[in-house]
Amino acid sequence: MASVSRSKLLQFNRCHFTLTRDFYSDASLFHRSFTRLLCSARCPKDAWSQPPPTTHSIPPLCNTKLFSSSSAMASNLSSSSSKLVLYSYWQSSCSWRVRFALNLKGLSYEYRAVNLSKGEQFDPEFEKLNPLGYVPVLVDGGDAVIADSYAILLYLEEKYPKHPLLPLDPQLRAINLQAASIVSSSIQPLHMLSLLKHVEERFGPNEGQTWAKLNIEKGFCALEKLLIRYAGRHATGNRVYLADVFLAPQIAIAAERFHIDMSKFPTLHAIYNSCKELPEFQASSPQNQPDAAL
Ligand SMILES: N[C@@H](CCC(=O)N[C@@H](CS)C(=O)NCC(=O)O)C(=O)O
Repeated sequence: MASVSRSKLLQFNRCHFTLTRDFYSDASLFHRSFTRLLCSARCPKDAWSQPPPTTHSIPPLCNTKLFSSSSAMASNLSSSSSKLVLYSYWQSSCSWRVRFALNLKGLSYEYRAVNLSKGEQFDPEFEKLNPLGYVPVLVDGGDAVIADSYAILLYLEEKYPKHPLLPLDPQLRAINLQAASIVSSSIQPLHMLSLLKHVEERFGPNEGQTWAKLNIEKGFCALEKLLIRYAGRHATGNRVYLADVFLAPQIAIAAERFHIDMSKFPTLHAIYNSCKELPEFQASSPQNQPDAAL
């Protein structure tokens, strides 16, 4: 199992506060650095003298900027040609999907934190990127602005086909799209924080959690029945695809934030456990983001 300590991953993500992208413009230098970091997590003494492991593709360079003011954002946007910029919040499951996929595809990106707890999603400059005021938003090359995780992932799949997120087989492709849709249309929107706040204000303090659990479990029942036929190590076999990218962050949030008992959903639980072993998933996890509240 490629388990990496939290402090190592955090160290990796945070170090880009001070290191410029140009420093790592040699991709092989970056890959060597990250794999040594992984290696040092497992075998600290001789990590720097050993060749890096090759079993997993390597999570990408993630430059970091915190979104703090409109003017900073405007100038950042104008200087962001020819690179991927992700507007994200550490605890957002929708952002997590995109971080996971970017890592699986080995794409470098700059991380711009939008602090949802401080209401930065309502900043007029951010609303120019997404009038709905939601993260994630991906900016590619300074002019392509995509403001929805599903659309972002399909865009990445078409523009950066390396390490595909959709299998070639039409049926498995459709199952991946279906599972992704269940998460993004029939689960996540029903437990988003703004909705739960509204439910609690109208119906009482515990009603938000009850409502969220009901809808998550309904969605998980459907996903369990759907994927039991297709799952291997991952949702539709032994490779990570789009269904896993949507499922794993959703399961993490369901278990940790809403205390869903995952033993009721053994297929989903096993899929999640497989994802947890991947360095690309570990690097995309909330606690390893530069804006994580520690
Ligand atoms: N369909 C959108 C949903 C995005 C979404 O709900 N984002 C949440 C975080 S996971 C958000 O930004 N919430 C801010 C708010 O509720 O004010 C997507 O998949 O990107």
